[in-house]
Amino acid sequence: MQENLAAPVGTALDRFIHQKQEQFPFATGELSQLLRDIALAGKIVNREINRAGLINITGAYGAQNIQGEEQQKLDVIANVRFIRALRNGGEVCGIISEEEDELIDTGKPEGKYVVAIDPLDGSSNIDVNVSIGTIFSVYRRVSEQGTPVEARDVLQIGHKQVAAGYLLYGSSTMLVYTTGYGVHGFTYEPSLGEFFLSNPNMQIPATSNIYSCNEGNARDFPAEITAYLDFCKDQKYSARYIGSLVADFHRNLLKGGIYLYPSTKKAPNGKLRLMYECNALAYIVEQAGGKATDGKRRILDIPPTELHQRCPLYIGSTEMVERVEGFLKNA
Ligand code: P6P
Repeated sequence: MQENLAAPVGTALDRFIHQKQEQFPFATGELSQLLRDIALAGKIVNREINRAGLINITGAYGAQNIQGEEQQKLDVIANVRFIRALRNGGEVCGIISEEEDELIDTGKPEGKYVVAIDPLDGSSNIDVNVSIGTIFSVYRRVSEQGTPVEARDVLQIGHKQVAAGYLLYGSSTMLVYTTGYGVHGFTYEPSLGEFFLSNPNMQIPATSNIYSCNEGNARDFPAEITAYLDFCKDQKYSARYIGSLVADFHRNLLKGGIYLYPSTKKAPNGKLRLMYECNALAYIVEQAGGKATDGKRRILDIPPTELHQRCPLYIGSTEMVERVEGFLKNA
């Protein structure tokens, strides 16, 4: 009876990271500290998102990013918060961000890692109170430690990631990440200011009846994708599309499903960015037993040539992604 009165709060993120670090015999703690730095910035951004409507930080910032997209005030705030946390943490020598034209040298040449980040994805949803997220990838630098970061440190192929994750600022705020040993989800308890393990060893169902796609672009899709979407309708699948990649991805990770952002005539390489959207989610979904492709290649095998390059994305339950690959085989 006494036990029920004081239910345990569960494993805090810090303790979990420490426990897992003990499994890496040569771990010296830098990656663990980097994950803590990201979690800290996530808590700060979460606080600012939750009160945005009260302190006049919703709406457009009045500038465009290199993508030509209108920056929202919270895009800029989140970008500053994550860059500052990673710079101050000292583990990161370089950062690429959706909100920054060029590679950022953190001025920490001893940092062993580089980070690619979308500080706030789905920001068109901020003002309408729909879930938004942060997406990040972590790579070990390839240039010599102690020297300034170089482009080759960040332009690394996706399967070289040492960690990847996302924060989802939704009905609850979650941090989901992998370091190559499974996918683990943590839920934020704001009254304690802590993330607690809520979804250990996440695995995506092999198939489902959920598909996520902006069919408003369907007239421009490759014919094979239009045929696949007709197949989904014939199967009476459920269409679920939030307009926030992290939210759509997270639902599909839990329930199964596929997210599709095909190439279109207007965007022949698709809309989503390889380095700080597709690679991170592809690493996570593969660790959870799913699949991610650009229609021809495994996302994690696409060699990057520029910081903000785009690629089509088909990601989610293995059987569903493989069916799309089947439709595209004749493309
Ligand atoms: P569309 C948000 O801008 C984003 O990058 C993803 O979060 C989202 O899934 C997609 O773009 C929405 O794009 O063209 O459907 O509005």
